[in-house]
Amino acid sequence: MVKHTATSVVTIERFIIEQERLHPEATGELSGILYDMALAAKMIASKVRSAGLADILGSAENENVQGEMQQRLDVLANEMIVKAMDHGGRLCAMASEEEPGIISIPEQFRCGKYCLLFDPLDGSSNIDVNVPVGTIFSVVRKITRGKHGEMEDMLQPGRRQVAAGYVIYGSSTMLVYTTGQGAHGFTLDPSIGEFLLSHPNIRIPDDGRYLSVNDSYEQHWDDDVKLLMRRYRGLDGGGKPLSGRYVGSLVADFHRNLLGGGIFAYPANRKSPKGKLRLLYEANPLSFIVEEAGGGAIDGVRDVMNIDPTELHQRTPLYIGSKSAVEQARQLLSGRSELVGA
Ligand code: AHM
Ligand code: MG
Repeated sequence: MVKHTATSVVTIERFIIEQERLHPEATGELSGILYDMALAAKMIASKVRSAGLADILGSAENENVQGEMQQRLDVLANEMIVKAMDHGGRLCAMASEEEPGIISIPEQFRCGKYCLLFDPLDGSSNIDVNVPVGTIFSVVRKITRGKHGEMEDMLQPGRRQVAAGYVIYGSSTMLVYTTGQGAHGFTLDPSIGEFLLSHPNIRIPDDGRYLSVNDSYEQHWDDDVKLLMRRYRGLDGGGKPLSGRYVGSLVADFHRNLLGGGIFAYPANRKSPKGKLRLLYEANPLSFIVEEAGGGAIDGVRDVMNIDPTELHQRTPLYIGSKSAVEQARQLLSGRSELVGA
């Protein structure tokens, strides 16, 4: 890989081209998808930034497929991604957390060999209180033979992802992505409208600092999960205590822990036996990134990316972060299948 330091000015376009050159067989289609995602991210960032100014705050009238109220920015972000991605000739279909079924490529456009799965605006319930939100995306190759992508193409295990990434709309806008050659972060310079390489080859620290979990669900956790959380806090035979941090916006919690080390957990609980987070739009892409950064991700027992999906909006429990913290979870939780969604 071409070596870049955080001080040389490298645009995301240049970086993607350099990565593509490492694969002589590459057709440029995947690179095209990444450019288009970067463009969609800039458009969404500009809307998120002006959210307090324009009349786009608040709930849309309809409910999404998860039965949650959609925020208007969710709807906008969803549309922006679909419109930025549908005409490039690189995708054969898309799926979004905000739409019930597969999003087809309109007839007038060419179909390509990749599928895009995305959560357009994760953590959107936080928009009204000015907390960071994010976009998460995953790319897999089409495996069926027809022109258009089908359900079978979407329901591939995370191990088959060819690219994944997220955008965090925080105090600055950052895009982090992987194509399986490390995880790399880019910060949007708003004065020139470009994502610049700011975090080459991210490595998650193994001596984790943070524990991110919504412990108001503790009453619904089973005993192993309760014990695990106590150990992370340095109690009941645990090691150095982790410090509690929970934004409630997955991208923000994940991003902080990716840079600072630690673990994000959304365990299964008696009220939500499969947890809350979506395998295809949230857990898989972030698992690809964290593994590329030297960390891990499990559902309590299995590597998230080994799960065979059976439905588009499938949920999964998630333990994701520094390797040692994830292995601690695996050790304590493996052997139980009741609350891991297995
Ligand atoms: P969303 O995709 O509808 O925004 O929901 C996902 C969000 C994540 O960003 C966050 O980690 C989680 O929901 C928080 O859930 P809870 O409020 O149950 O802790
Ligand atoms: Mg989400």
